[in-house]
Amino acid sequence: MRSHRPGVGADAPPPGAPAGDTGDRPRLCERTLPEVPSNVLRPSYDRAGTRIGTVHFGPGAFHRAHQAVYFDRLLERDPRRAICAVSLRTASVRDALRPQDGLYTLLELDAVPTLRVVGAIRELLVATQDPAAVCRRLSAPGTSLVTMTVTEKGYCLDGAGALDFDHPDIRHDLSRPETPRSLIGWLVQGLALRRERQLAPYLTVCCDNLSANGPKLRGAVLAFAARRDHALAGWIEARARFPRTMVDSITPATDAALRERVEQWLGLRDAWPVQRERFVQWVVEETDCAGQPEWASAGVTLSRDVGLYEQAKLRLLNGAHSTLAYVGLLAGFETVAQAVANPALRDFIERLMMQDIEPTLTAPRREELAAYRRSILRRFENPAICHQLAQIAWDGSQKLPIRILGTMSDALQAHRPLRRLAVPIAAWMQFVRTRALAAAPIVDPLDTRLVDCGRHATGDARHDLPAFLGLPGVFPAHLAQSAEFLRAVGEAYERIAASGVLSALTPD
Ligand code: CS2
Repeated sequence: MRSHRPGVGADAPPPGAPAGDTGDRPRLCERTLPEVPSNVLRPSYDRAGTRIGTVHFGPGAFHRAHQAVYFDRLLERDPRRAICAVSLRTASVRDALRPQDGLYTLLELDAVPTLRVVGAIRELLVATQDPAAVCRRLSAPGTSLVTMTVTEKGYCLDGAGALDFDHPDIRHDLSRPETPRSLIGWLVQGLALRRERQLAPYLTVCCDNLSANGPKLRGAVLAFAARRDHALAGWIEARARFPRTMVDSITPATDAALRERVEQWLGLRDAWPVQRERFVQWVVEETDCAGQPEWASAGVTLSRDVGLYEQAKLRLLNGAHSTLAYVGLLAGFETVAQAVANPALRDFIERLMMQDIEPTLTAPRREELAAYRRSILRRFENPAICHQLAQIAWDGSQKLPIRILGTMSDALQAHRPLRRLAVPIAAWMQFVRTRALAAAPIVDPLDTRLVDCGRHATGDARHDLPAFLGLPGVFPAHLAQSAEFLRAVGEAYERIAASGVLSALTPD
């Protein structure tokens, strides 16, 4: 059975977070902002004079380390760009940041790190606790943008990328559309209110690692709206825009070490700082929607063909990340930098990217892909970043179809070998098996099903694979029924079981 938990990870409290105001140092907030040392960057605009123009769903670490920083820059020129941050269920972000007037710190990890106080979030809400306030924001004349980072599972899509009407949250929202639980329910509710009030729809910007993220979101919103009211669906179809985007920045989860480091540097206590690598990228599809920010002035790339960026990023960076996560964890590594420092694993990842993934990508010039691959590998090797493989291993059932299985479908169709691409899939299955046998938690919306697969697994592919392949929405039928796919995954799976994961990386 699916356990439909809200975005685990996105809103989970940081390990070692303070229970309340217990520390000696004063808390970061508007009043203490002047005490921040001069070597810390801070908002250069007048926060009190800003107005909310964006509602963001899912203000987890990624949003706060990525989009909110772009908005901090926008606010230097345009006071209408402040953010109202809405958590769908959990109150942890609101509870940490409200006493800080929405302020928090971002540590940029590099040989010479930088620390900045980000001021773009001016309001924090929890949708389940304050649905009326969320409705007010969504239907306010000043709101022109709704953005979101709710992770892959937050969209309630089925294996084919369409809205899953059997999802309990979607069922709930269709029966009670005015107090939704799901992101899709909220987006439609907000659009319905705007239509009623004769306001233009907001631009709806998905900032998650989904392939074709804009079109999928649009499809889900229209499908839901059509069940509510055909006229509403027609209005959304004609007037609302859902651009594709590509978002990128490696954002290790907040831990006690970060909190300590930030507190020492800042001289103030921040209940929930965030960290990321210095590299940051955001590509947004050009659309004809009024009220958009001046994206380019904040460093956002506007493009007519975001699909190229998106597929290259999802398949090369995220595909390699997930491979490192499952292979690396099985091999006993803890972080990305450790895993990629292993010569056999590094060589495998490079070949996987170069020989198996790149041929499936469209790029104006091959050299661009090669340069992109090299830059990704350098980012993975960055010793200043301690990125836990376990963080990447979360939600494998949602990530692997986007990151690896699409590449495998293309390779199969082009009659290219699947041997290397099968390794991350087999390693994920073995990872699930190892966790289940050790009774260790598996963070995934299909957790119960996965524990079941793992517990009954024997290491024999013919016995074990059918259970994994039967998981809902993970393996498309054309792959699950392909003899070549089954052979490649089965061989890698048995090799890992028989002689360890590193032996599966090299041919006999
Ligand atoms: C990672 C991503 O956790 C994961 O699954 O692969 O969060 C990755 O760090 C980002 O997409 C980089 O932009």
